[in-house]
Parts: sequence; C-alpha cells; structure tokens
Amino acid sequence: MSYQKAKVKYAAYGVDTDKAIEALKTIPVSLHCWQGDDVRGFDTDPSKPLTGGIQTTGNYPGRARTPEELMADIDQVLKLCPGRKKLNLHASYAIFEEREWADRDKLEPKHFQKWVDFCKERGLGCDFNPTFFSHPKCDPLTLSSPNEETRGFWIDHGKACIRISSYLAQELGQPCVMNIWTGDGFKDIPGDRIGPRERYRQSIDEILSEPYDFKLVKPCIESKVFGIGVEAYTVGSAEFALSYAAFNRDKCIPLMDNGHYHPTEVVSDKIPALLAFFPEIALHVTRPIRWDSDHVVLFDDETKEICREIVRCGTERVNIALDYFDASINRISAWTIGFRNLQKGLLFALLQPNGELKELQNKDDWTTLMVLQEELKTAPFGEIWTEYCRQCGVPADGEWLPMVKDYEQKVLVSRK
Ligand code: RNT
Ligand code: ZN
Repeated sequence: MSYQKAKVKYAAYGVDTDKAIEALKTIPVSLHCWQGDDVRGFDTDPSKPLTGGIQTTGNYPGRARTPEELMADIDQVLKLCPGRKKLNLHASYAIFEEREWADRDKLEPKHFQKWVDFCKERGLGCDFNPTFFSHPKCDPLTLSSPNEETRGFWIDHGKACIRISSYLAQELGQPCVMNIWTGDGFKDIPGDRIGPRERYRQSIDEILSEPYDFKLVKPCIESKVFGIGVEAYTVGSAEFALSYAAFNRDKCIPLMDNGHYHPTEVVSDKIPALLAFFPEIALHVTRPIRWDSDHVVLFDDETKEICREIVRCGTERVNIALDYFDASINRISAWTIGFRNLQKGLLFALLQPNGELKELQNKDDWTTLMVLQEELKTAPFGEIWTEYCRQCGVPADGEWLPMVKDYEQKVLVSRK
C-alpha cells in the first residue's frame, strides 16, 4: 500500500497523517550517551564496576572507549534515527585535555566544550546529569551521607553541574534538563530512615541554591524503588522525589523513569496524574523486565500508552529522554531500535483520533470507544512510518540493520 492510500484510510477515522508527521518532527527526544559504553564514562577507571545499584550485563564487542569512539558511534545512530534529537550527557563524560583531569566537584564548562562543538555541528540541544555513582567518594552514600565531607563533595558536584547545564543551554540556545538521581540506599533494614532523607533534602536545597535561570536549566528529581545491593531502602523514593518537586515547583520538576516502580504500576497512568499539578514533567523511557533491568525500549503496549498520554496531555509539557543500556547486543543497534521505537510510539499516538476518543468517553459510549481503539491497532501505520522516515532522510525499516552490521565489521570488531 502506498502512503496516499494509507492516508485515505486514516482520514476515514478523522486523522490527518500529514499533520501527525509534521508534529512529530518538532518533538525533541533526548538520546542518552551512556548506551554506547555501558555507562562507564571517561573520568574514572573503566575497569571498576558500576555502582549505585545499576548494572549492565553482557560483553558484546565494540564498546566505545574514548570520546572520539563514542562520538563516532553516536553519529551512526543519528543517521539512522528520524526526528528531533537532543543529546543526554552525564558528568562522567567530561573530556579532559592532557594532565587536566578534574574530580567531580571541580568540573567546569570547559570540560564539555568538545560536546558543545559536537552538538552545535549537528544542531542538537543537550541535557545533563550529575554523576552520583561509580566513584571512590561514594561511601556508598552521596547526597544523603552522614559524613559531612562526603556530602559536601557531592553537593559541590551538583552545583558544578548546574553551572555546566547553564553553559550548555546558553551555548546551544535550548533548555537543558538536568536530572538529579542518586543510588543512595541500603541493602538491609535500616535503623534510621528519616535521617538520610532529611540530609538528601538539605543537599538538594543546597545544590539548587546555585543560581540558574529556570527557563534554561530544568533540574529534575528522579525517584527509584530499589537497586542491586540497595534492596531494602532507597533514600530518593517515589514519595520523597515527588514531594520534593511539589514543594519546590519554582525550582525543579519531577522525573519518572518507567523502570523505577513496582512491576504492576504503569507510568502511562502517572503522567496525567502529575500533569494535573505540575506544568511540566520529565521522563526516562526504558523497559524493565521484572526489575529496573534497562532493556532496550520496544514498540510495546506500555511504550505506546506512555506516548499516547504524552500526546494527549501536550508534548510541550513532557521532557522525553531514553534511559537503557544493553551490553549483550550490538550497541548501535540497541540505541537505534530503541529510539526508533519511541518515535513509532509517538507517531502511533499522533495518529489516534484523540478528540473523538475523549468525546466517546464523555458520552459514556464505551462500545464505540473499544471498537475504534481496537480497529486503529491494525490501521496501516507502517506506511505512515515509512513516509516519516523518508521525509526525515533516514533509512526505512529493513534498511538500517545492514548498515549497522557494516559499521560493526569496519569499526567495532577491532575495539578490544
Ligand atoms: C538509574 C537511573 C538513572 C541512570 C542514568 C545513567 O536507575 O535510571 O537515570 O540510569 O542516570
Ligand atoms: Zn533513569
């Protein structure tokens, strides 16, 4: 079937496919740099394991080991993915000139200048994350540590990251979403639950006392339910993070990662719940399997439902980022298929007659609502997707994997 025929089919449902395609081209999605090197970064010993409750599994060949390799890999992904992108960096991806290494509390905008150049050349905005894990100063707590020296170090890191985020936003002329997540917590039943949380709150207060323009730098607070080795208690729990954001609405926004809830909870339903109160929220889109396993995002029911809520509530109110890391398959492919799947989810959502669905619900016509939603599942979505890829100048489904395999043979296999 051609695009024109598919367009007519959708028109019968009252959906304008051209409009959907144009809308999707404007929605920024943040591409996480950390899929390319298994979240290792460049500022610590790469042979040390990840800490903070997160883990990558697998040792597929081709992990990027240097900024140059990571940038080259990101370039491959950018070529294969349609849509408007931002780059999402972690502080641990600072790039140091010779003998210039700086610890995390001393990071400066200049350590991200090469990334700014990279983004400028490609017309990308940039988001940022302080890195409160995989570092000798995790005792293992960071912002909630009872040790004032440790806590001070990490507060200084957070403040440095606000300054870097301001720099990124100013240089690139787009807001920078700066996400605060720590893996702080305990393996076993604590003797004091409120102490760490009060210290965490205090620490975030101190970080956010660093001056910034809230229109340019958008600090986020990301919650979590548990991590590996942090099973019994997480300082930055859902209630903690949400309360912090709610009480500091003029300074930060809440961030939900859909791997960070109990397995039967769904973030799709939480999006409109939060947007009934917050002007803006942020998301980390991932795929949890039984726990926060950070599998590659699929074009599955929950991804579609998350995208439907983003579209229905207003795409300008949701800062979308990807957050997964699979080291067991080709990393370029992991990045690409996950990004493309999120784009598919958004396109699928934009191709729903959302106004009509809402009306049916309000008229209490659940019969028509069900039939319509079910029939739309088999509308000729693939044709619209192919046309979208064509207009964005990227390969269609079926065309890009051979390119990744070619790059694997030419570039990745030689990385030892
Ligand atoms: C970890 C959090 C966090 C990290 C990134 C690397 O569980 O989801 O967002 O994945 O900051
Ligand atoms: Zn996350």
